[in-house]
Amino acid sequence: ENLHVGVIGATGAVGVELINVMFDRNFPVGELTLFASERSAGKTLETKYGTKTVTLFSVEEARKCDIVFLAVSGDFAKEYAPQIAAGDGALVIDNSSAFRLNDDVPLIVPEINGDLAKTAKLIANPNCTTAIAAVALWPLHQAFGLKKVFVSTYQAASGAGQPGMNELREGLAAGLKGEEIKAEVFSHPLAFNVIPHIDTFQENGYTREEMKVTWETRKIFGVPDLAISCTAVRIPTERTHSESIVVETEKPVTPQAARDVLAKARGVKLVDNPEKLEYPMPINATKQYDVEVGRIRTNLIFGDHGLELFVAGDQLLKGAALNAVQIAEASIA
Ligand code: 11C
Repeated sequence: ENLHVGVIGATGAVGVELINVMFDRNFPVGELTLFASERSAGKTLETKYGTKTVTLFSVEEARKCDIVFLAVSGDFAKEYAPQIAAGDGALVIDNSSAFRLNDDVPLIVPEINGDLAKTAKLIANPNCTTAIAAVALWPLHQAFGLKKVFVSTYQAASGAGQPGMNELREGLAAGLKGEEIKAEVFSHPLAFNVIPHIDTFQENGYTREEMKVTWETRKIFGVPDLAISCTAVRIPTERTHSESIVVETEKPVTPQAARDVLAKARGVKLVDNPEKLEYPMPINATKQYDVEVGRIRTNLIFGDHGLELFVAGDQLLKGAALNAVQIAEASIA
């Protein structure tokens, strides 16, 4: 099957990876159309599929595709995704948060609920932090039942796209020279700092990024009252989000039982040999499809009903582009 695939936002950090991942996974692309606004239309882009000329976006042209990936803002998605998908339009896989909590739009992590991709016309791709945690938590939930989950994140600059990565690099260079570190993308200088603030503050004191982990994990797992909370922190790494996770389980669990489950889980790479200094780290998980999971130990507070673990997953891959392409694969499987 040779599909006509459209990518909207092809020059962004996620868009670039989407094209790479499709190529690397041999997704059946017959024709690839890269859409952009007037500002970029007509420009050429070097891709693994060769040099491509960017097409001016229109709903009419996008509807001619079989599958359209949206890697742009939620506002754009809100306006155009339904129009592109309507009737006999394209299957739309949206990377933004615009539709994630809509009851009639599936929110998919293929390792968990990929079957939902077979019938939908508009599918939401989760927040990166959510997707990375979900891949590690789902097999534990199935085996031991999750009673409570506490997540603390260590999120890379890549979560804010290429501009975020640029600001970190420029900030590091400025800091080393003793110059002022600028903060335009982030709310404070990120270089030589950590910032416990991602996205906007909510009335309950949590940020939207933190609440996304709660709202989205509940929906993906199909457990509307799952007890899960998060503290989301931006750290000065370039790419790949890490998360420290504490769980209380319904059934008794040992670290070895958890390792056995995770070793067999799809999308997970068990990296848990502290004696050899092997544990999940962004430097190793970057550009890898699998989410690294390790530092598995019995939690001191919950005892034989609790675990601590550490995960690292490439925010641009499992957290975005890879998950989106896996959704497309599940839709045609
Ligand atoms: C970050 N997780 O690291 C965010 C970026 O809901 O798609 C992705 C925001 C989203 O800044």
